[in-house]
Amino acid sequence: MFSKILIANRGEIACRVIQTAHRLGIRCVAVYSEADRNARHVAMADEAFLLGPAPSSESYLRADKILDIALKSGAQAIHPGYGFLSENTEFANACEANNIAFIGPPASAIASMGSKSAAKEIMLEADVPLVPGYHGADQDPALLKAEAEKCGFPLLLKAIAGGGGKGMRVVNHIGEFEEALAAAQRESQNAFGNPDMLIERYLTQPRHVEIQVFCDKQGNGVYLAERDCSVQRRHQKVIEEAPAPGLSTETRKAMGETAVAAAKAINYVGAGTVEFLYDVDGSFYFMEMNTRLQVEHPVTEMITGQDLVEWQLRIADGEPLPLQQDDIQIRGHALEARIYAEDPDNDFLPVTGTLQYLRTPDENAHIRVDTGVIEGDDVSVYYDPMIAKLIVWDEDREQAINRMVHALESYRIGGMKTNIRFLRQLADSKPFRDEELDTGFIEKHNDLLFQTAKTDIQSQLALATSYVLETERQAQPVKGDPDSPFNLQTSWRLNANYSRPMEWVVGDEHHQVSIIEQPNGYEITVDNVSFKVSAILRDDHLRAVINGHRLSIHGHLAGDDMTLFREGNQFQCTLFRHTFEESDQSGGGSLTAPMNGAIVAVLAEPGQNVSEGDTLVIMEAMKMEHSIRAPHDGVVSEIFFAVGDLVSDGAALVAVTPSEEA
Ligand code: MV4
Repeated sequence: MFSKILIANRGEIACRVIQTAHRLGIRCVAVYSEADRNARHVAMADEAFLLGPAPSSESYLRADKILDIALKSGAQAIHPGYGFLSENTEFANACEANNIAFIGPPASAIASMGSKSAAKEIMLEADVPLVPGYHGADQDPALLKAEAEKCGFPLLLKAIAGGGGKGMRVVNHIGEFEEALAAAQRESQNAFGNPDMLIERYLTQPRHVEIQVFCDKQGNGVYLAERDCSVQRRHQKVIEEAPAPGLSTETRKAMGETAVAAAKAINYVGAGTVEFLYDVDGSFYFMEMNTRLQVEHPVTEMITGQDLVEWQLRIADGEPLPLQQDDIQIRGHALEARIYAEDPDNDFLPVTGTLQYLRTPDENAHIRVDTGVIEGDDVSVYYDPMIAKLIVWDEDREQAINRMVHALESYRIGGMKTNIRFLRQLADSKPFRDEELDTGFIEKHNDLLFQTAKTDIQSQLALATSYVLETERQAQPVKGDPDSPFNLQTSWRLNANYSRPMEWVVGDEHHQVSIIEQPNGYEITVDNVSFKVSAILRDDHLRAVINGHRLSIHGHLAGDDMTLFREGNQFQCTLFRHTFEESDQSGGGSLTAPMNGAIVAVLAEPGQNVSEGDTLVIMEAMKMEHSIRAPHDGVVSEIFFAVGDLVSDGAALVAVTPSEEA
């Protein structure tokens, strides 16, 4: 076995790989960017080397530097994780050329799956079922149109170079074909530099079911059951599970054997995933193959009891597969939820910030948390905003869901918005519990998933107030800092005769609070609604009785910002101070970034006349493109960024002077 490996990645997957390597007695070399000096993966490794500035192109994508570091440090192998260089054929080749094992498939296998049409041709040869359609090289529009009519409607145009849903168009009838083709070709040309399309019959309610395969260098292959990843949002997986609900043993076997045949057809080695569309009638079709260890591999580990990173390391070192097909058993049910720094109430736009407060559920045989961050870390614009993966296991799906719901309720993050509450609602929803899975799940059940818990703002604020009062009571005055919230009692005397005023802001609404001290507690009045509250605070845990209702909540107070956590719900409020100045955000016709992302195209230049609705800038965020359009007719007065620049949520991108002012 290797004695030292380099991990060419960051975040949770780097930590995950290091953990297994250490268990096997392998030393680990980490690499890191300037933004990751204090990252968890660096701390876990035995040694670590700086790559360069934060942007991936100057750090985790620097194949040359990473190879140099591997050679210099004496690493015998490189684990690429997922993303970054994991499916880069040149990097895989360069590793082998330098006598360093690439812990992944041969470059030729990666390349075989790079083009969808070439992949389909290989799969056809290997008798892997394909969605009926056209995947030929001849892209003559008239021929494509004829093929479309042959295929029937609805059909799907897919970019040959595509992935993640980009360059895809549904065509419902022939009248829509030409325009859809042109649009899909344009998007694909822009995104991948290749406009070629394939045509497939469109399945309207498919599930995404994928098979985990492993092949060794001796030419053997096995499958480790399947994962159902149907619950996605804009081609981002949200919750994954194994096994796939309702999949029969026979289908599992047929799909598994097909997946192994697919892998063998490209002389695969190592961990791979063959994705299928699984149709309502039980048929399945090859979609694509991922030539890496995937984010959601832990659910497979939980139901098979195997460590897939250990398998990867053994196979890369030339050992045969650890188990034969008949020795691979599945037990129970596992679910994974991806916890993201994003705002579900604002179209899931990624958010950035500092993880000021971070509490994770206790890990045990049922609960696993894979994460690369600790409290105090930043979630920056530079990398994927995934904070953690929460993985649960139990004997059956219902119990696993219950574990997930409870674990999400005890996962508390303060300092930024997250999707935790959304995940909890999803996991606990009736259609999810009822296994009504297909790739349209989230869209279909949108209203259900976004039902905002009717929070009684007044009682929440009464609890927030008692949290502040108990914090003050415990805190020593902070000498020399008149602004410290812990010094409030020096300015506001509390006793039965004094009504102390306080003001909270929730969203844009202000709420007036008065507090009167009483024996064993307070009377707290919020917007003229009065509550009798008594409370005990220990660390961040408030046990309170409010109008006779005893409850248990957690809180986090950062400066004037208060977050209350209660049964998976987060409530946010801010102590209002009258010195606060409201800034005018509206003026000027400036167009701002709707989220953190990168500029992919600038379509206007200063001085140019533009009309309302013209696309001025295209940004990419969360692997999707977003057009920034002129809000009115006018003249472009300034463009603040260039192609390739990273921009933060709210950054001004373009200024347009309205026509009447120009
Ligand atoms: C499809 C399809 C329906 N019919 N192909 C989306 C991304 C790409 N990898 C393939 N995708 C799809 N291909 C045919 N012929 C529906 C999807 C699809 C999808 C697939 C898996 C998971 C989520 C999805 C969400 C929307 C569409």
